[in-house]
Amino acid sequence: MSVELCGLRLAHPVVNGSGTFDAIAALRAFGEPLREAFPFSAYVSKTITLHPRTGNPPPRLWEAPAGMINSIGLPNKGLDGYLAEDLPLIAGFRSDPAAGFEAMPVPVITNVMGSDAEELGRLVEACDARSEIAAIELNVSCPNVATGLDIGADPAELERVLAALRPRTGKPLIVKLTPNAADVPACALGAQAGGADAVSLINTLRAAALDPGGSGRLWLGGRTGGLSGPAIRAVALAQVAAVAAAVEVPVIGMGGVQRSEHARELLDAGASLVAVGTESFRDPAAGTRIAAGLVLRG
Ligand code: RRO
Repeated sequence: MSVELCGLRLAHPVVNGSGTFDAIAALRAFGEPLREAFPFSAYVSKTITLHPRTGNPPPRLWEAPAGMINSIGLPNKGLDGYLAEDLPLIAGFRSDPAAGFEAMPVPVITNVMGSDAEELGRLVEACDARSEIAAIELNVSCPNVATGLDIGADPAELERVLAALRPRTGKPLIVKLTPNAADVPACALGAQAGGADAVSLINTLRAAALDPGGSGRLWLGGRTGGLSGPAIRAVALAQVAAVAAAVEVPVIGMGGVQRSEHARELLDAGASLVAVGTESFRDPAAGTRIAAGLVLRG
């Protein structure tokens, strides 16, 4: 049941959500066999920024009813560190052949975030120059420091930013939409009008937790965070269905997928691929399990 997305051939329709599967840590934990039995058909990197970042102060996680709130704050080595140290390690995986589908190379999709079109342009051009990177995902859940507008929550801003980036790469550009917007399908249409090849959704829903000690203060070091897990599955289904009905480009759907039935719902709602996120923290082999369930159940 191989599938195709923006010219990439994939063994099955299950990928990871950015930032939810650390392939380098998984290699350390599970060893070299992971290279030939990767649980996802494409590997989406965590978000990379132009310069290194240490991330938010702790606490960074909160267990919510049926979900998790994270406030990680983008810790990463920066573009140069990622390209020099991480990319060689995450390139060259092959998908798990044990689950009823053909083993195939696992393309790398690099997720990047920048605070204006210029910074994003440098990230996109650097990714364009690397043959190990098959596609680029833009995390637009942040304000444009130049305009003050939240890039991902404003359709016109998304169209402007995408139009500026489009000429800078021939690789597929996927826009990871934020669910924290008034009109998510309008944002998807803005991305499409600017030249996006695909959209992915949903990122986490803005959320907060109070100090369990009763001080009344916000608990997470970054103040607010993002809610993920089964708590957001129904929201994801609604937004994926609305976006898939609005756009012509393919949609990568995610949000609370724990079992193949949940993946099937998103595919039925119009997604071309499904991403697994929070569930991978509980079961690192969730991608293979969910893909295998899709093969068995259809
Ligand atoms: O790093 C984070 O805290 C983070 C990011 Br960039 C994101 O896009 N979504 C999320 O839930 N956390």
